[in-house]
Amino acid sequence: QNAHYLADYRPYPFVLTATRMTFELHPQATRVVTALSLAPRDPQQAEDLVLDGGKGVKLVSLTIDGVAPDPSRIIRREETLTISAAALPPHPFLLETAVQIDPSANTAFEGLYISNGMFCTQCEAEGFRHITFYPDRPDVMATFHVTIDSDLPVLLSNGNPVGQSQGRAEWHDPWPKPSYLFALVAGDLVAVSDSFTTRSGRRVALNVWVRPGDQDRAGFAMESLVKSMSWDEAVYGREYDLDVFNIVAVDDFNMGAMENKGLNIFNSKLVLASPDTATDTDYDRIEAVIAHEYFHNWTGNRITCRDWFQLCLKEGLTVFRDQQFTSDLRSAAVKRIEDVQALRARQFREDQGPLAHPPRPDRYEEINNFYTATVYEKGAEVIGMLKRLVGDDGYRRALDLYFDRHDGDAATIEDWLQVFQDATGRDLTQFKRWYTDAGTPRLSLAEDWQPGDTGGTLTLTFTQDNPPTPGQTQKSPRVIPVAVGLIGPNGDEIVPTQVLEMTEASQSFSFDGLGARPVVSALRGFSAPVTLSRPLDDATRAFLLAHDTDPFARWEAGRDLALSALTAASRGQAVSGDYVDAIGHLIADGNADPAFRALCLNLPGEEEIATRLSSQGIVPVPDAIHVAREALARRIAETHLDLLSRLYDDMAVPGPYRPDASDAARRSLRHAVLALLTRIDGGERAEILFGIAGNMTERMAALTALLRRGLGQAELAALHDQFAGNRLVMDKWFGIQPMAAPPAQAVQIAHALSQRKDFDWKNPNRFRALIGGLSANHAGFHAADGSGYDFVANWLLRMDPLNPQIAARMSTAFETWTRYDAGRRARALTALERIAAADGLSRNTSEMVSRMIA
Ligand code: DPP
Ligand code: ZN
Repeated sequence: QNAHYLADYRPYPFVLTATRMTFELHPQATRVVTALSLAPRDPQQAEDLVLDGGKGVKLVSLTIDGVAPDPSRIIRREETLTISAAALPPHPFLLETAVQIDPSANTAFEGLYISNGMFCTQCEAEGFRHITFYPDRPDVMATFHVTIDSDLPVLLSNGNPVGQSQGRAEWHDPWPKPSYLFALVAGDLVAVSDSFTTRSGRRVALNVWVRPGDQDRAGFAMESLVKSMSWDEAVYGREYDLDVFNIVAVDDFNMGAMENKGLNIFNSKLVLASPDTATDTDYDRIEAVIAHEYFHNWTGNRITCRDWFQLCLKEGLTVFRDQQFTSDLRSAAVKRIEDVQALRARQFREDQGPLAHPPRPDRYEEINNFYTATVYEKGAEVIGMLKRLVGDDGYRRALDLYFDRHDGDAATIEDWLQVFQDATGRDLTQFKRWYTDAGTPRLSLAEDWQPGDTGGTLTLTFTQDNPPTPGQTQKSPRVIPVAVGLIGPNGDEIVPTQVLEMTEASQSFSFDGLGARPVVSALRGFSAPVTLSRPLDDATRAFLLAHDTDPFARWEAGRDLALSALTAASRGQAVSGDYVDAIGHLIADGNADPAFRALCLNLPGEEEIATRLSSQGIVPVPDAIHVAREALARRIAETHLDLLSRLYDDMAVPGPYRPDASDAARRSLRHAVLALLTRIDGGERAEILFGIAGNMTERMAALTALLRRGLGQAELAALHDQFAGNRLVMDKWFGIQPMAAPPAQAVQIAHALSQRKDFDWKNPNRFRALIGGLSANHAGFHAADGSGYDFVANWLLRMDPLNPQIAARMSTAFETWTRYDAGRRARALTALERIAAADGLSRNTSEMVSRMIA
């Protein structure tokens, strides 16, 4: 009864052209006056006017062309306000409402709320309906004129400033936009400012707004913004289209950041960075997310989504664009490997369990539950495949056509695919299944080698299997681009990368005229988001790790070697020395990129091992996985002690901290080595590093290594003493302890932390740090006695009434529960059922839990 279906779409029966709003800001009683210029879509067809409006929106007055209608014509329901057709003229009219809302009571951080005395908004997906009565849907687009009355010093909204006086600011946004892109900020803020001149000569004022005192941590965000603006002009030909671009950092924020037109609002952790408070990973993420939100100005704002089922239209494309940006600025190989790692850790995991859904779902109860790895990251992978299939030129032509044809539109996935068809002539009917079908295809590869007088022939037979997912039992084959190359026995590449296009359930491709049987390098660059299984022995994997020219495939060979060792060990089987030997060669290879070596040296995480086992039909045992991984790390450290010790010393980065790719690469390798050595050196190196560290990257690496060994208490205390007043550092402090704890202590540590006065759990970052930290400790969260499940369930129940989005998001800790043994399953199910049975459970959490226990 709560469900929304893609098939039910119909256009809004009224056309809205302009929205004018006045906000009289007050913490408990903000008055919002809204004037909507509306017209019936079809004047012959009288329809009721249905506006969205949440419970907290109190109607004060309503007029149509200045006249109050008969009150019986206005019907207030829980989430809507309806004006009956009989009260509406058959021609354009002005609807004016005045409402009152209470931002101080808004703990859900949706709509207008207060964070640290600052008013701010979050309207995607459906927050605007908590501000005023409105057709709160993405296909209703209007220009906005906003007046803010408040004594606060800085008053911001979308578009260009058109009037500023004491206690009042006026903003006009000339680009028609849906309500989810509305934003307002009012507070005591200071700006770090710069400017950018676009290709066509528009001078744009740039500001990053932060709280007084935080200015010295906003510079990197600003640099990232300038780079993003140039990159989008150079690579996509997209220019910025207003006179100002504002970014605001907010401490209480449900998501990472939000692309509101001309006024991006960011979680402060994705803006503020200084060497002593932020890690290399934080810097990377800030650069990528600033870019992501900026890129939305075209892919999301100028061209938006017709309805929320099309969310991946803007998110998949914008993630793809921010990935390209990072590859261009940093190392493309490293970026690709990191993206695949993240995809597997989050999206493959989602696909394996009860929450699997297609990039374009066709049913939802609560759209906030679909801001997922499938919509974002798999949505980006699908675009990567399209680009591979049509080529770089085809992609560029298709994107140019997309921007030309759909600027100003609220578009669909069908529109998106149509521009590719029209620009390249390629039929994408079958390809579209990537958008509509859920699940990770399983691809298997069999090889047949026939020697011959004029050269041998190698035949590769690929077979795809599309496993059933909730609501989708039968699936047809997909188009799968498989990039392959062939490597001769001496290690030279004899056939460079080519893309084999698979369209059938099973398909063979032959290479002839080959001198000797080559080794196949398959799925180069991770050319499709599938799992590939092939009978490959460890010696051949080690060969690929040494010789493959494709960096992803090379890394993957090492990964497979490690996983084969780890899955065997976790099942009590003997482990060959191939991986340990191969890793030795890699450590010694001073020519290889340090970041790449670090990626190879970091063992697969316990969660990843569990996912691999489960995909092989084996029930993962969390404690056994933990023990196996620890043992392998120790063995590597013991076997290569001298080599590793030297590398640790060699990779020290002299001079002041710089967050650039090359310094960060050296640190990442050094810290991967440190993690191994700390297993056998009693923590000596890590303690020294923590003590002399000149930046947070080194400190966190040292601390993590120590905590994993059950050490690090003095270091924790020191960090706390120094940074008790810094929220973002304290979030790390809360998160790292349950995450890196030895599994047997993880729940107890999380529990003790949750009792502290400074566990400010209503702050989403703090809550995510602790609850997410425990969930990321695989063997800790999945403790056999169910204590991890109970702890997390208790906190979800506590958070749900205040902030349903966060509770629902964090409930994904349970999304893999069905893959474990009967004892764990029973305990997880008990916890989930307890959540499901709670009185007044939000629609958000209720949908998540019911999908998980279905
Ligand atoms: N649309 C945001 C983003 O992904 C999320 N609210 O950028
Ligand atoms: Zn986005």
